[in-house]
Amino acid sequence: MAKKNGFDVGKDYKVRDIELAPAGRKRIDWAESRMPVLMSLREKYKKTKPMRGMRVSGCIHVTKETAVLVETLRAAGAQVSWSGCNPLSTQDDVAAALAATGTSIYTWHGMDTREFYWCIEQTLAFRPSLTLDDGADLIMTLHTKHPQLAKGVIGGTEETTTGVHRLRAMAGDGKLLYAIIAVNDAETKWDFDNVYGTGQSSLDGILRASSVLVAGKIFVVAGYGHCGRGVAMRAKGMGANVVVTEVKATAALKATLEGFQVMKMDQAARVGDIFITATGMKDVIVKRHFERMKDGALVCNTGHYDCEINLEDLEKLKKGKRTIRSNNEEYTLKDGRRVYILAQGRLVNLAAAEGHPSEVMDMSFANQFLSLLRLSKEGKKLDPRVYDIPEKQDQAIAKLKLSTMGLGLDKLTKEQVAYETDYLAGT
Ligand code: RBV
Repeated sequence: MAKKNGFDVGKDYKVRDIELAPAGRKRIDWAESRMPVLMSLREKYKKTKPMRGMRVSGCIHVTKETAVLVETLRAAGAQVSWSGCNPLSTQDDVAAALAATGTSIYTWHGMDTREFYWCIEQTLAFRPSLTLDDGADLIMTLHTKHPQLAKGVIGGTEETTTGVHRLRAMAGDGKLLYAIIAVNDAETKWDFDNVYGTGQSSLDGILRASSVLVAGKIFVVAGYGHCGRGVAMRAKGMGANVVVTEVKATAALKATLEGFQVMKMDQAARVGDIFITATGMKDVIVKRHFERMKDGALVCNTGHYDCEINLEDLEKLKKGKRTIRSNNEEYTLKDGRRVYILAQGRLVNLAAAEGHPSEVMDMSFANQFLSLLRLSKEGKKLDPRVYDIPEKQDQAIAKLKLSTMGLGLDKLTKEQVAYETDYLAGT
């Protein structure tokens, strides 16, 4: 192990500080104790090692929950090489703990864009047979810079909404070179991780970065998909008056009937105290919105990419800027109003807090594990398109989760099963 420019560099890793490993290990132990579904898969497959011979390159937030997934893949016999999928989400102690126990890993908190892609390149040099993405940056780098590597790849998975959108578009254009399983679109992923995970962790990030009182505030949520809905629900629970902005009529209608006020962002910009974007779209908050905001407005994002808030516009409007506290930048505008940007407009839940709680990542990562396992067996037979997770897998994971929570399920009788498809049964 060598120290280079303040980093710890080993044969297979580059992390901020390997000395953080014991602290990271405790966090991983904590996550393991809250991820019983994934741990039961580890227990099941560590004996037979069905992933022996597989080489998995992964690009996903390096958190304590991700560490549990990585170590489960290794326990099942896979070799892995890992990088983080966001410059601000890596938990350096967790990265150190993984490196210290022999995981090939390249990532650190606060990396810049050049370093971010350098880390991805290291994991591609490993010549993967499977890829795992959160936001499609790894697979995109492989397709655009190293298409020759695709021949050796059996398949890949994608964790998040934005990534799945991009990969579906790519498949539509006939540009996808191997099969992808859309982990995000599983019911046991997006109906839980995206809603309750994002809801809680985004509020957690806002509070850690600002410590503001949420009760009584006008809390503007841009986007009422799974993530926006989760955030709106939790903000309401803390006593905020929630406003929703949308571009899709049915989503706006759902928000209205849930009791939220729906308005255009142009209008919301004038009244909001706290703004959060959860759209997956760029330029949701731009110059004209900053120009209307109240003094003290707090603005953040929980979408995958940092393009939802146009910070270049804000930079042009500013008179001064200072860091007020960790993950909180105060911009003073020419007329003296102050706007606070949390986590540089990047995922506030992962940059300012710890990402989704382990309990919910348990199901997302059980889906990741089972999808990679499936690809390792059948990936070669699959066409290069985006596949959904089978309903059977969703139900199996949900059932396992329920049983670990000590909750029982009723079972249909034979007569009830027959009734389900009996179209002659009437009044
Ligand atoms: N996410 N991971 C965590 N604690 O490891 N928290 C959030 C964690 C994922 C989540 O599944 C979402 O789809 C993605 O981050 C957005 O980049």
